[in-house]
Amino acid sequence: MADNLTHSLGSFTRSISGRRAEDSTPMEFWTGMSQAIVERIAENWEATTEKYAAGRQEHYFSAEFLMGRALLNNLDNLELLEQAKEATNAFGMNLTDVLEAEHDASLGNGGLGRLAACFLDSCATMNLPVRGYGILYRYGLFKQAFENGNQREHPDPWMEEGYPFVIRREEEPRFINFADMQVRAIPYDMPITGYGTDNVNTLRLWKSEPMEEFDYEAFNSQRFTDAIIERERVADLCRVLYPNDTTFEGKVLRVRQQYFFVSASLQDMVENYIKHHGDDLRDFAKYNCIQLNDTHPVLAIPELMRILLDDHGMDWEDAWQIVQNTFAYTNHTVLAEALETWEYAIFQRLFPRILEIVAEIDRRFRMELEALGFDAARIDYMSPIHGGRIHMAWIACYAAFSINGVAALHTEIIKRQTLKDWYEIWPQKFNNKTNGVTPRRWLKQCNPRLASLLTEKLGSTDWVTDMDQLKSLRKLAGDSDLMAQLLGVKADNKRDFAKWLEQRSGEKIDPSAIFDVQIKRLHEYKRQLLNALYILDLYFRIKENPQKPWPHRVFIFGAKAAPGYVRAKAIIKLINTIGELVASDPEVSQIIQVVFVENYNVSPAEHIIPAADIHEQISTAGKEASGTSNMKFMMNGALCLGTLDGANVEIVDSVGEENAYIFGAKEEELPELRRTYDPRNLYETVPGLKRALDAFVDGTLDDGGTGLFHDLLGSLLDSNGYEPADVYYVLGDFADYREVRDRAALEYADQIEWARKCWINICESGRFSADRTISDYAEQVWKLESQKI
Ligand code: TH1
Repeated sequence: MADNLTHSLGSFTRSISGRRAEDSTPMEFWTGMSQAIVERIAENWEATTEKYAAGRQEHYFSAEFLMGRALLNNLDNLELLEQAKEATNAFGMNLTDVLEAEHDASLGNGGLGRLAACFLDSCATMNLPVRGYGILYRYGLFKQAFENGNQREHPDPWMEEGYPFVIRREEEPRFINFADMQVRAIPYDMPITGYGTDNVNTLRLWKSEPMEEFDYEAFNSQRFTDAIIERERVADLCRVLYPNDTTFEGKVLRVRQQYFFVSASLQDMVENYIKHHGDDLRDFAKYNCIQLNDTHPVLAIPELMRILLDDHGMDWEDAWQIVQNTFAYTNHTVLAEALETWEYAIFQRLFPRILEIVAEIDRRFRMELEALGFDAARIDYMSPIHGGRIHMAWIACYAAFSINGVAALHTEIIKRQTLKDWYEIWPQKFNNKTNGVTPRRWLKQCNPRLASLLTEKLGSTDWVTDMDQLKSLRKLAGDSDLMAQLLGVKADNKRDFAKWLEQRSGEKIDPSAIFDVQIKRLHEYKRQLLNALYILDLYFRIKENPQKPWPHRVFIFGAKAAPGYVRAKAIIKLINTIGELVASDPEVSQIIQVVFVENYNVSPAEHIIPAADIHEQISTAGKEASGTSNMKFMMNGALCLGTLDGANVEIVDSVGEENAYIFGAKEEELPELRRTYDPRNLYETVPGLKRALDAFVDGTLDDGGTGLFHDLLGSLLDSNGYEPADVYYVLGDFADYREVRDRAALEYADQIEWARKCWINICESGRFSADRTISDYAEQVWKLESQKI
């Protein structure tokens, strides 16, 4: 068999590079091997697609799929890793270099997009007939570079050098009508292999193209630029992923993207239905279910109505019945700035027929509520159209048969506050589905040492698809030899990470120090600023008392800020400036280091997470719907330093408070605390705060004369008329954070005791496998059974 892969690898690579495989570049090698993989799975992929097509299917509609790299994942799923190593070595290459040549597919911003990717992995692994539908962005999330400590954005043309893992289906175009343009949607299919199964699922991503290849008439009549402009206008649709995470931006192009991909996907589904079940569409919902990943694909609701009414002559009641049995909606945030509401006028301009349908949905909704005796003000607030805007979440709540939050606390908050009016009418629609992450990518592949240890202790690799087995190992926490082994694994991972970092950026870090990590999008609610304030305060404390036996620590950050989010960018500059302050101090730099990993993404995460000792999950309670990196860290034996927010609550529930470091105001305490909140008083009285905050503006930290640090300080201390001071309660939680974080660093010294806590986190992480999440969706929402080929 090894010869087999060596053979196909050699020939595919030669066909790419036009020279001997041994003389090809790692990128050419990567392409050759990836093509060899696609060739290998082709038959199973086709068989899976055929098997699913006739039965009930679930369709995961998402504007984002943050897939990361594909090759290692596919090799591992197909159990080809050893062969691939041998085959690469046979050509004098090294598999690691080949794998590192791959670009990340960054078609997502953060947790929401990565969740979709983890879900696809679990669905394939569990042989579930689920297909992803999204957009083939030409440019993924921007690449981040630091210039003088500031974030600069660069385009990410991730497929420009060729990408074997998407197959263009030229022969299956769909046509999308906007009032002002028509476009052709071409599907690009990505095979989704599962672990230890022959099934291969599909992620279908749509690309927009002009209706005709080229307008020769315009070309000939000297309107050459008109022809070019028209082509570009169509290509613009899929040009780039909008780089905002949890923030809404009401741009016309964005809503065009949304309509484009949901319309194409629904046309696909309807055609498939007709092919297998005939053109009476009344059983559509028997065979199809659609999960809406947040409100981004909610236009699918009026679009399915349009297709049923206009294209298939159905009457409103029958069509609405189908719609109500087809859609399920996942809410991912309670932040007001994330709520999608579109200007009425935009809908009018882009798709007047969709607006008509939304208006009819609105009319009927108002009638229903009147019949229930609701007062006029409440009806107006809840209606899909009001205040000149279209409220996407309200449409979703009305139409969907299932509405779920992504962690227990989050679901309680949407029931009690965000969506309470809908919960009152339709409590049976509401349910919780706590997020999960795939243990294949986030344990087996990124942390082979820990994976081997678990396999050794359990006697087989079955845990990879049955993470609950890890629970049975919890009792081994008392085994000091095993704990020493676990510490050895972590120490090796930390050395690997230090090497990776040095190669990537030239920074050298001490692998024996505590690795304390916060990696996630930069947002005020996630409170990277609280983390930074602690480091700054620690800097002053060390300066004051350099002889004290301070624990050695490396503070690691990774975060992208939305390009237009000025304050988030200021926080990046602040952290980098604190990093310089620390690095340039001969005493302090011996004790602590600050590292900001540039261009944080899926593959850097795969290097960072297995090496972490402490992970920061420090959002203001009630603001982080779930978080998912918290689960990845837990699986890799790092301890949570966090607030009782999102899924942290359930993590602590599983491991026990004594195996995590919990601090800060609780969600239910915050309203009361806020009523008398006085950040100025905290600034004056909380030990360390004044000294750290003054450093923003007294010349200690230099923002290059931009005033950015002054503004940050202002956001903490003063109301600006629009918002109160310190909305995210940074200063309120500071004292508690400092105490608990100090304690964690001290307790690290007892290594065996520390390892026990890490072990318990690993053993309890099965609850946060995406396999568990997906079984729950499949059973309770999608009503789906596995279909093994
Ligand atoms: C995130 C949530 O912030 C996070 O807590 C959660 O773990 C993750 O979704 C997965 O459920 C969200 N990302 C986005 C991105 C956009 C809009 C809303 C959200 S919520 C663009």
